[in-house]
Amino acid sequence: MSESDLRVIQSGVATFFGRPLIAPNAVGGVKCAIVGVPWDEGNVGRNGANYGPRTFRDASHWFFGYNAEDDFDLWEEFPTVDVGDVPVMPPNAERTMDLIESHVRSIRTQGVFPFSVGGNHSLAIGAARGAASTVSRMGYLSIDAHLDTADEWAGERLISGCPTARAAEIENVNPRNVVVFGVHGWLNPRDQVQNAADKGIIWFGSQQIDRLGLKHALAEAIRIATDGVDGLYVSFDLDSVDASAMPGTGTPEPGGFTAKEALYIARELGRAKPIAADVVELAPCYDLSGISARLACAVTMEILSGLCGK
Ligand SMILES: [Mn+2]
Repeated sequence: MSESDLRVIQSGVATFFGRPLIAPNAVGGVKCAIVGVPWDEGNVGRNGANYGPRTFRDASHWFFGYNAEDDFDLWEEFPTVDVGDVPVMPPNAERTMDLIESHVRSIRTQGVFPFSVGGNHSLAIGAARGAASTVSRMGYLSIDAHLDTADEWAGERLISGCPTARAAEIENVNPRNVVVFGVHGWLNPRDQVQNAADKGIIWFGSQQIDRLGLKHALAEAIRIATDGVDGLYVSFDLDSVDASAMPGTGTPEPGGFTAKEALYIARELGRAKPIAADVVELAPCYDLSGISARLACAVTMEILSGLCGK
């Protein structure tokens, strides 16, 4: 281990994975820009995800870029920077979604992969819009215990129960390319199942995934989300992971993916070559041992590893 590796881990100001902190309008030349979205308004679960990016930065300092099993260094092959946080506007969800949208669009138009670290799932509403504006037809694949297909929640449309529904409404997103993978538990109300069916949104429940086998089911989900599109957005809601491995989230769900399955899914998502991605719903106040933050970091690295062809 080099002296600089040691320094990154043990000292200095925390950035995502110890990567350089760069202004978001000057990322040209790198492959990936990670942005924090410390946003937790419009949340229908327990609060706390606004502290996700900060904790993610701290936890991610403890990882090397080198992967012994695949014998490559992620940061050498996929130069990545930290572009700070989207300047969210807590009193105003609409304005915040616009800020997230323009941020993702700006990174994309500089030829760089935008990776958003949340923050609650509603941030995907803005991020998916930003990504979609840079292609002619986009698919949207969400890994989530929850459908998030609420048309509205007591009249509100920009909340964490809505991102799948909002994605399906984007002008150049065909709802038939909108897929949710990993649905289970008792927080998927009938109106959301109905709304998904009405719009033609496809979802894979965890029983169905077990029947098909994870590998086959995920391949099918990716095939549907990418059918006829020239860009894919992937959203990784950490509550899709079993509560035993992901206690640090607003809505921990028993019966979700194992940590190992989550890493497999993340690598495959990267291999599907999305144009933008997020990892959402890390709520550090419930993550007493820090395992959730570390899994969130590992999921991110797997997505980026898949993206760089590993
Ligand atoms: Mn969600």
